[in-house]
Amino acid sequence: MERKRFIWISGRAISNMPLDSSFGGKDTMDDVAVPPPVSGTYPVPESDIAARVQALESILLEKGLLSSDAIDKVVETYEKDIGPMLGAKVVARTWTNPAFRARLLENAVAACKELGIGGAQGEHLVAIENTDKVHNVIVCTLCSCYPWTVLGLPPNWYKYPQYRSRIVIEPRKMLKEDFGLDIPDGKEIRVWDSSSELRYFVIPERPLGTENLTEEELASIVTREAMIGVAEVRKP
Ligand SMILES: [Co+2]
Repeated sequence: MERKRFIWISGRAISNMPLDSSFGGKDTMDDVAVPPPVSGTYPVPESDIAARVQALESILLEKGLLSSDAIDKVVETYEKDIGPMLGAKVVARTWTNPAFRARLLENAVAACKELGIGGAQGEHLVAIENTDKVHNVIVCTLCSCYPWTVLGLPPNWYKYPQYRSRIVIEPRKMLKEDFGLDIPDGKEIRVWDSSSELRYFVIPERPLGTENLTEEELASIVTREAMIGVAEVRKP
């Protein structure tokens, strides 16, 4: 698979690029070896990854490059303080405050700062909005770049090769088959390739019938999956 092709065009909606014949002249991956769906297990067993992490951690500690306190602090922060509830807050604000929405689309870093959201890896955050004509979905085709500051740590499937390759090639089919999200044919789907320099998150559409909800109530219905673009927000 021609991975480089995606790296070069990172920063634009890659689904808008014309498909070339990178799959041996075939249009989709259906005709090549079909990868297992996202719900399948990662090719490497989790115990192997845990062992690798353990080995890395102990060598970094041994060499004095890292303290165990620092590791604990990062883990704790991502468990307790940083997660999709922050992105949900941002989304709810865009639904209730058009001026904020405009500022967010113009400069997500500055707008998130207004809500006290920012920090490491948040320097190059970009918000993209779903509309009645366009549905957006994010991926990192190279590895697992993700908007940590607003969504926390990524779900495991986001890092799977199956998701990273297939969502680019046949987003409509994959959204339907793997996530149960049926995007009408008339609606364009744009796939955004994140990188360490540019991390996208999706502003989902506000569901109908939520006019009477408060901003806080609205935030409570916004899911991580909706901000990745593999789900829609539903009325409670
Ligand atoms: Co990445």
